[in-house]
Amino acid sequence: MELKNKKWTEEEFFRVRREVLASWPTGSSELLNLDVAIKNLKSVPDHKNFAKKMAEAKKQGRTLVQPRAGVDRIDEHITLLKFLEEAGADFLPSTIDSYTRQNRYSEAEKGIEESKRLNRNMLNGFPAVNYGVEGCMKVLDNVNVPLQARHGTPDARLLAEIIHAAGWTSNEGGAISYNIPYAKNISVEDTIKYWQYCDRLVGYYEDHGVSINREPFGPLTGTLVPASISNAVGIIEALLAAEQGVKNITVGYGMGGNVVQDVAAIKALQKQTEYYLDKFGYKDMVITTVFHQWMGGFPKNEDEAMGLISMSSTVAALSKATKMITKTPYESIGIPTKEANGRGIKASKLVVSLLKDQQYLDSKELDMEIKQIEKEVNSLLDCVFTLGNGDLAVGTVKAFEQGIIDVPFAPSKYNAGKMLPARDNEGFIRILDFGNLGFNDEIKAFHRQKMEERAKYEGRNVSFQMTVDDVYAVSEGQLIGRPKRG
Ligand code: 8ZB
Repeated sequence: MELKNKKWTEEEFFRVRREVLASWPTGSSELLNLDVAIKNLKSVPDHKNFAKKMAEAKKQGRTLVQPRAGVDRIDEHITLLKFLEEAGADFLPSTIDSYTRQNRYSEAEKGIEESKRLNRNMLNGFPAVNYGVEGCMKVLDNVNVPLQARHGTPDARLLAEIIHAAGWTSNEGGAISYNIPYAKNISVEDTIKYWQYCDRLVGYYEDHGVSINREPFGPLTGTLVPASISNAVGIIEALLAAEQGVKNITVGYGMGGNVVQDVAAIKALQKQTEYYLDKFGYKDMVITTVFHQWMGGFPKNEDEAMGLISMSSTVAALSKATKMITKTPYESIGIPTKEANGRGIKASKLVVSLLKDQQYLDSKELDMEIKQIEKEVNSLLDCVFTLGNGDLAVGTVKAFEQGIIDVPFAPSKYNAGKMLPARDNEGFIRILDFGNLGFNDEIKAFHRQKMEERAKYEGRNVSFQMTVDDVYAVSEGQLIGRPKRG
């Protein structure tokens, strides 16, 4: 099928669907009959519908809280989710294991068997495809809040089929955000097609009166990602999803660390996503935002980690993001215990509760940063549309080929990897080396000036060493990686 940003016909969709469902035995469940699935999805009560709860939170101006969590034994997974619901989670996840993310279902099966035999979890998440629609339904039956699959899967077509048929009303991911930071050898062209399928499935459900939420993965590599790059990617994925019929989209952003820039990024993201969707004729969309607590390296000390979690929560609440993804005091160690996960939720909920009626002061600095991000996003998106001759899917592939959009620290060979970010003298994430990024001269001059200010203050030249120092700074208790003086 030729790559283009055009809603797939039902014929095209059903043809690929037969192959997708035939790729693993759980794909043959009768519950995957779309009429049956629609009936089941319609029986999910409103309070367990992700799209509806997000829309309601937006109306009320609240910031809701969601952890990450997933283990491979289904009964333990249910116990874990119930525990996190009890701790205050407004939404629940099921973080999917790495074998499933790579479509290696036989190995996931072996992992499940090993776990039973050894009586401990051998996988790093919940293998939803292996448990199939029936297993995923059992998980949803045991909780009282909406459920979402969170993963990092370039080809999530079968996973999407299974979770939605089971009544899970949200799926995270997108063509860029679940490829470039997660895979090395998968082309953007391929993942655009895979995610068009996932979005077309949601579009099919929407056409039949079922609301399902979709969420591009905002933080990308989670390390010094400039807001304009992640926002541009989120907007592209929102536009691609809307074309396939998705109506309810949560665009995301990973905390950068400078409070002004973080608040500005969420505000610009909300506004520009709505602007572009409207501009291209997608009406009746519900756009919400998600703020990810610090995604970079965490301090080892648990109390310091809790401090960082609390600061993240403060910024999320002040930005008025609709949702926040929480971290845990075990972040630097690995996958958290349910108790550690619950502590992250409790600390986060307290902070957003204390701030829920407060407004972040409008300031000249905030306003300037919002305008700066908007300018940069417009510059990037203009390049993408020009490259694709008006076709967003084609433009996106070319933009990655040419490094017009370039994600820092990404493993993908389909990402140029030439752009280098670093902080300016106040900790705003700026760009030190543009590579071939689609920025005009005015934008470049602004970044150069900001980097020069820092260089002068630190008495050193602008160089890659700044980037390196910044990558490690937060885990060592500083935002800006200042030079170490002997
Ligand atoms: C890109 C997301 C990375 C974050 C967390 C990591 C990290 C991964 C699980 C999990 C709880 C899991 N993460 N897998 N958290 N349960 N199975 O995702 O710790 O914070």
